Amino acid sequence: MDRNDNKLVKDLAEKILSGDILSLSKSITLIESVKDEHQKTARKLLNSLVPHSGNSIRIGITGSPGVGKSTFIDSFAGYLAGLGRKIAILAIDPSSTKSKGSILGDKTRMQKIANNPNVYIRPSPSRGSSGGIADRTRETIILCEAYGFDTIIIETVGVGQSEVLVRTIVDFFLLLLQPGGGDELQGLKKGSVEIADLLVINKADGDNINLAELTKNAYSLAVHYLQPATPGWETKVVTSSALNMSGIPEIWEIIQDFEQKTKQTGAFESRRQEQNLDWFYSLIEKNLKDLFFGSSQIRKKLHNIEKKIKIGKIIPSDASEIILNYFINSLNK
Ligand SMILES: Nc1nc2c(ncn2[C@@H]2O[C@H](COP(=O)(O)OP(=O)(O)OP(=O)(O)O)[C@@H](O)[C@H]2O)c(=O)[nH]1
Ligand SMILES: [Mg+2]
Repeated sequence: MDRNDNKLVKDLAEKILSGDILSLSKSITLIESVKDEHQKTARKLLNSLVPHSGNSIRIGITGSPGVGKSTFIDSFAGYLAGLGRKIAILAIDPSSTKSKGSILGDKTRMQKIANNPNVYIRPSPSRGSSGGIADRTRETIILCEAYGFDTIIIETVGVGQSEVLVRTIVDFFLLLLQPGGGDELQGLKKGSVEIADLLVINKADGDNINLAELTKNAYSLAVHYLQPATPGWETKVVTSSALNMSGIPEIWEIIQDFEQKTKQTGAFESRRQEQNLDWFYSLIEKNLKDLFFGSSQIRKKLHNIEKKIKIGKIIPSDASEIILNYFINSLNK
């Protein structure tokens, strides 16, 4: 069994390194699988491919629904492919359910890149798959880099915690905004503005050109007073039209400038190092939780103690101490 597994891992690794896209897809499916044996194989595969990873720029792209993410990614990735870059597009979509479909599923908005051999699109995995979404995406990035993609784009919807998660796995973070949405600054979007390296006011075309320019100026003023998301890099604000491609080459220039500058100062490398630690601690958390909640004895205990907590017979802090002690003792047996 084990020997077969080793052969499978060796085979997949070799094929990925030699540029076999089907083996890449198959391996990502292994990573997303909830089966223990698949997880074991996936981990071995990752181990053998890690030395071949890291050589890419990882770009996060976020924005509210309808702001133009799909259209923008289509234009942007299409432009990069034209320059000879190899692009993998992944998605983090914590809200995705079967009925809603997942982001990146809307291939209609991705006409430019849909059949481009230098662009790989991997939709967001379903909720039922293994592990945390961020960890799975990190692993998928490693496989994509080993395959030879030099540009990794992670798309996420601009709601909730997903943007913060994406920030912990990318080098560069781009926030798409609508013209005229300046009052968002006071509200919801402030958090996303603070973690972005570049704000792009999209849909700067037709009747919206002037408004987009005004919006750009308002945001430029605002970011001036914020702490930059990346040390030594002043957050930029530009306009674009994903529809007519204006601003797209300039955005790529900015990203290259960012890469060069942060590599010079060391900020690029130190962020990646921090991210590796983040990854490590998030796995510890996940594995501890799995171990704890996966134990049938613990679940039985929890069931009993819950009743007492509900009616105030025992306070939660005491209850948690009792059950954790029970857990620790059960490990020593
Ligand atoms: N005028 C104009 N319209 C745009 C531009 N980019 C996108 N749109 C339009 O805006 C609408 C939404 O675009 P999408 O690319 O689907 O936006 P999205 O952010 O992916 O939306 P969700 O996937 O629903 O979150 C579509 O009708 C697009 O044609 C642009 O640069 N200019
Ligand atoms: Mg979309």
